Amino acid sequence: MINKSIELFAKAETVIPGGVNSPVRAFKSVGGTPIFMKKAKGAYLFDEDGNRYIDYINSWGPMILGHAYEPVVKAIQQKAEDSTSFGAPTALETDVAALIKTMAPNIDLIRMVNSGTEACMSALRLARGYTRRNKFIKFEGCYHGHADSFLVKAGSGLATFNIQAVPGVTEGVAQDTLTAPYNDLEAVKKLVSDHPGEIAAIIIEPVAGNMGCILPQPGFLESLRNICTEEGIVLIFDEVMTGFRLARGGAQERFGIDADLATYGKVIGGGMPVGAFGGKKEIMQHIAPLGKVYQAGTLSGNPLAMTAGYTLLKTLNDRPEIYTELEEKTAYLYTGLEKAFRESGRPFRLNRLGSMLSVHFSQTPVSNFEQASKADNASFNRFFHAMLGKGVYLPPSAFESWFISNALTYEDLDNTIRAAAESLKEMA
Ligand code: HOZ
Repeated sequence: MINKSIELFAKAETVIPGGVNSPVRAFKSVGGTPIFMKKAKGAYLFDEDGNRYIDYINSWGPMILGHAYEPVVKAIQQKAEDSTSFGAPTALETDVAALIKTMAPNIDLIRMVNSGTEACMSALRLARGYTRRNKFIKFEGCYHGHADSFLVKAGSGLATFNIQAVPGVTEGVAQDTLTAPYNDLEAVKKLVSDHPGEIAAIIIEPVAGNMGCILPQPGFLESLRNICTEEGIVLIFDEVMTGFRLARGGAQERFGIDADLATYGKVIGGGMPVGAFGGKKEIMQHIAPLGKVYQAGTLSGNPLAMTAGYTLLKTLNDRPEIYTELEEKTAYLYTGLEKAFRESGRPFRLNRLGSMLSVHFSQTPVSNFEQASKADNASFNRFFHAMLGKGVYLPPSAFESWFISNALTYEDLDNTIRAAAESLKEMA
């Protein structure tokens, strides 16, 4: 029964475009009514009708230790007593920056912003200002937030709703966005040789999470690093999803590859609206007020957001066993799901790295956006609803990654695997 959600959605549609504040939440591609949540604790979401769900979205990544993680909640409550915003520097911002510097490689300087979108658009502006070049390369199906330059062949909601060109993004802006298929090194080399001295940056999700979860093929990221070094191009790792999730130092640590700039969001804010971009001093020193590349924000470094982020990051930093536990739990889930899908006789591809995972209903491996688009997404939609009916909350799109939280117990994982096996049977 989701009567209250149905009622609340109808009401929301009268005052909010599509009834939601971020498009994928609308369930438009999977169909049905979005579930309105009331509260969450640990691995579980509770909706307005009182139903409980095992959560595999985890606020699209931030809740790596589960919802309402007590130390974070307490820290926010305490901090709020001292005012919710100053618009002036605080000691806490330095503590957060210093902590990140010890956790993530190649972060000499870091600037806090309010979202992953802001982080990526600022990093791109910085790369352009630093190199004095205009064009950049992104990969089809990667999503770097909704700044104009990135809304070209993008993943996430644009893939979900099949939006090829976004009205409002001018041709002038879009012409500086060059795209290549994910994992296609030859396409990157061709773009670089077709535009000598014109490319400011290559930006990539080192593990893509906005076309389902898609892994870089061995050597791909290394080759991008080499091309960037040879051509004076800034390599930007968009670590909004992977940062502090794939490892303490994110994808840079996990793959042992140095980015020039990295962007962060999600986990970095402990569930509060936070993003950040940082990297090598030589580049970062061009940001105002040190340099002329302008970037600013009234709520940047907000005390509540900083205290939430600091508390969560400090836990991750001090307890490295969390990453082992996450790895083991996700591997356990993967193995169970793999068996359930195999026994169902349906074509499938499960992609996983660390605590990111997704399923594509596909005969062939899925290592780029074209392959993800060719998967049987109608089957994904049926699977999604069957799982939802059994109390398992998956991303409402095949073009999103699942995020595993360490609050999940092995009993939750077993229940999820059982729900998947039953859902696949029902679909037969
Ligand atoms: N763009 C987010 C996932 N890749 C969705 C955010 C949301 O709807 O909350």
